[in-house]
Amino acid sequence: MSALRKSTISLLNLAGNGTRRLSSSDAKPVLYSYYASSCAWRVRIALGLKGIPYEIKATHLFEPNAPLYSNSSEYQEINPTQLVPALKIDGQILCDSVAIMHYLEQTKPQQPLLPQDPFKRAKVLQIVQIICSGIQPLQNASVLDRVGKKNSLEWAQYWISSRFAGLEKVLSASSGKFCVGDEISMADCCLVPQVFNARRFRVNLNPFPTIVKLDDSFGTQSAVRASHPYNQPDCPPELANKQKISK
Ligand SMILES: N[C@@H](CCC(=O)N[C@@H](CS)C(=O)NCC(=O)O)C(=O)O
Repeated sequence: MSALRKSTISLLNLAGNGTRRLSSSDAKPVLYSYYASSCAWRVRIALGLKGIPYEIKATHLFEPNAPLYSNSSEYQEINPTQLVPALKIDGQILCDSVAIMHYLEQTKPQQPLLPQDPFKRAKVLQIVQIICSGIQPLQNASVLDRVGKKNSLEWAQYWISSRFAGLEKVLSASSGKFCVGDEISMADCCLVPQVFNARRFRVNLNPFPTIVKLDDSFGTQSAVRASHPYNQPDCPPELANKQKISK
């Protein structure tokens, strides 16, 4: 059989009896995830909202003896930055939660996560950037490790609360039921995990009523609850099935 014909058949992906054979692009996506990773949670929420079934490949951030450790050479093959998450989807591997959400948005358009209106779309991306570039990296595990045990809690609290002050103002102008108007967007997928981090670091949320209100209302969505860190297969049993860190 000619090479051209072979590749045409694999493109069409047809079995002899006309039924589609399972190919890498039919396989369930695999999410390399750590239960408490806010970046992985963004993607879990997006997958859930879009109704995409997926498998979790638990990737431990701290335990070298775990079946898969983020600092292992095995995981480096998956994500060269050795950060979580990564998503194996449609026969390829994608890294970085925001890039992954964009890919999902373009290839799985059900339950859009970006508004059509150009200004609202840019506003969603502004909020995504505030959280994903301006807050989470400053309280990331490896950064806190460099800051040192003695100062890391105060460091994380300082950066989260000082950046939440600006975010609160942005959201009080942009939000309706959700971060931007009344449509669910990527901004909501990023906000709820960041609020989880804030609670984990015992940040006082009283000065941020809009952030708390948006977290409360989006947090009731079934896609958010199902993907909550405490509902993850790699969540330690002492935390599992608690729905939220106490406020
Ligand atoms: N921009 C990346 C950041 C990924 C990231 O920082 N992931 C965290 C968990 S939320 C991580 O793997 N931290 C491990 C470390 O800091 O070494 C994304 O959005 O996916």
